[in-house]
Amino acid sequence: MSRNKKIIITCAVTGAIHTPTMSKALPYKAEDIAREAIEAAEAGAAILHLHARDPLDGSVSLNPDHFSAFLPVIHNATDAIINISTGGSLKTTIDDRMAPASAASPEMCSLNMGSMNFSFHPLADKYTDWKFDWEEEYIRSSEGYIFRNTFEDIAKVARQLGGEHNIKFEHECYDVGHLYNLHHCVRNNLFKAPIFIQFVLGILGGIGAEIDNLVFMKRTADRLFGSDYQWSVLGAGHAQIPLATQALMMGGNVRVGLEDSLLYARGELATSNAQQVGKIHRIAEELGYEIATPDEARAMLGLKGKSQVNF
Ligand code: KMH
Ligand code: ZN
Repeated sequence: MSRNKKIIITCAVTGAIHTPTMSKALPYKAEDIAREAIEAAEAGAAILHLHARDPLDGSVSLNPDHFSAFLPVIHNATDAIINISTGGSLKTTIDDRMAPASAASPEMCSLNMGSMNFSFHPLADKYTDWKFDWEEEYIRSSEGYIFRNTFEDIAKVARQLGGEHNIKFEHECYDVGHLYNLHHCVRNNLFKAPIFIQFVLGILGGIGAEIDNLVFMKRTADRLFGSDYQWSVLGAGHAQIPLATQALMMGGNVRVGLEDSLLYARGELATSNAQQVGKIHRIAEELGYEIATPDEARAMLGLKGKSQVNF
């Protein structure tokens, strides 16, 4: 790859997998989500991928008011691109999942490109003293969870959030079949180029976090989308930094953050999102890559602009 291409770092700040018991660093109050996001941007993240939590007990929330409690704070403190999740939680419908992005009209939102088992139930056996009552049942019940993202759901999100709000998608692809789903949608003109693909490796239910799998995903995307796409990699758990490093060397962008891994290194919890961003930032620079500013990322992804949001 050309060393002139700049690297977009996404930081996914809190997510819907981990719970407060698992790490003191995982933010769930609005002021903590805002601070973590702002510090991640200062450490080099051009995109902030955001979920909200109930500030009282840290459970996953799709209440637009919980998003409004931190979105303007982040917007005013940084130039970073705000990306609102449409991934939802274990018992939410596609309409619930679109509500926060519909209200806020951010520059980007996530869009998950296929239905699948999506489970993190093995985490439950690692903890005995839970901070909040909901956590253990939430984690264990993911064993029976089907993450629904049908073609009908995808088209609805594309029309409502892409069409009406001109929001660019982070297309989360958890397996090779999801690339073919995306290709089908692109051929049906649901999305504008350049598309932005997030290869997601290491989620139980999706493709494993192996270098061979990343190479296969990338080669498949090249075949389907030619050169008119941007891509990034998210490795779950301890695969986060190794796979991000591999992505850098293959010409891709990277995603880190406590949503996908609570670790700074094997066996060592991260103390903040910014710590993970700082680590991949340093690795990228050591390898000779430059980091994209938010405005450079906006140009690379063809975004509507920071002033076009509703918060
Ligand atoms: N934590 C990722 C593996 C979404 O927000 O739409 C899944 C995710 C889904 O980021
Ligand atoms: Zn997410």
